[in-house]
Amino acid sequence: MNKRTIFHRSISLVGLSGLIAVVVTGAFAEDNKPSKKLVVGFSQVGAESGWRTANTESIKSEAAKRGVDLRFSDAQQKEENQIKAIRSFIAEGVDVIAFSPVVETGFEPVLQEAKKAGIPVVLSDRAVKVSDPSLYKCFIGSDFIEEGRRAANEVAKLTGGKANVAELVGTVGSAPAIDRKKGFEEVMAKYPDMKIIMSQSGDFTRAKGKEVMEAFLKAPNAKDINVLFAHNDDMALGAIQAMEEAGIKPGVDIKIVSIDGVRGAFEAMKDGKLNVTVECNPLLGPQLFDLIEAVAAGKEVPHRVVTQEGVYEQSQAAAELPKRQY
Ligand code: GZL
Repeated sequence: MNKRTIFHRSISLVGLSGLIAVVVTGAFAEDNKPSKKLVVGFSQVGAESGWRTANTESIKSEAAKRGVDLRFSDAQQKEENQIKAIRSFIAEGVDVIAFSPVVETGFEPVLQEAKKAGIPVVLSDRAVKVSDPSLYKCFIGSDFIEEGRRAANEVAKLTGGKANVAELVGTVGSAPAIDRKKGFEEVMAKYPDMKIIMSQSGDFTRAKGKEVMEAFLKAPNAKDINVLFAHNDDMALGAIQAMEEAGIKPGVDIKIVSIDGVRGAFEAMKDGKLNVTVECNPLLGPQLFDLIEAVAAGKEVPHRVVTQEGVYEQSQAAAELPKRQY
């Protein structure tokens, strides 16, 4: 596999899981009887994308494998539903609360309540902005700024540094949308002939991505677009449909760079309709539950664990497709 894997300066997961493996075996009571079933409350963003479906599957299957009593709640991309779910986990007295925050802000009060109740919190996939970092034990997820940088570098390679970019932004206020844009614009600033000429949120969904791309193609300067940067593959796949309905060849007339690395993106690359997908690994279940079990055992864990990811170009799609797990 010639995937260009870029290793983050992350905690070595082997070392970490090695450490946690030692910790987990220490979770048994003195008389060596298994301790009570671990009860974990998990609030998930929703079911908005292929990435999210794979992420949920990874979490649920890992919990089942470990015999964890998982209380799972789908927030349907609404922050108030996540806050409600976290409050109910506190009332149930779960051992650990984990969640993927739909947006960065607004969670401080309920996290204070969890801390007061003595229930540790682990962030999965996305981060929150809080004044007190002790409100959560660990955040495991991607480096979204780096994903944005990689996407912009791929745009520069595809266009020789001459790009008028239409941007499909993720969910407004979410960490991936904010940070992918930040990283993308940081690299764009190095190329005087690369600029974003239109930008709008498609909320990480395929349907909204199609709708916004239709609007982009009706704009007075639509003819200038030569690149689409989509914050996730689902919006890119919706945009591809919109382009084809408008008689535009996706991946040819307009180059497309997106993020996630879901199966649909590899199929689109194989068909020449997508040019690059920057991987964002949803299969967090095993690492997440290593951390949750360590936290439940009262052990120290790193405050930040960055997942390992790569970048895939069209030429790699056919070989990679059979290996994709999501
Ligand atoms: C990224 C994740 C994002 C994906 C989208 O870690 O939070 O949310 O990129 C998903 O596909 O909707």
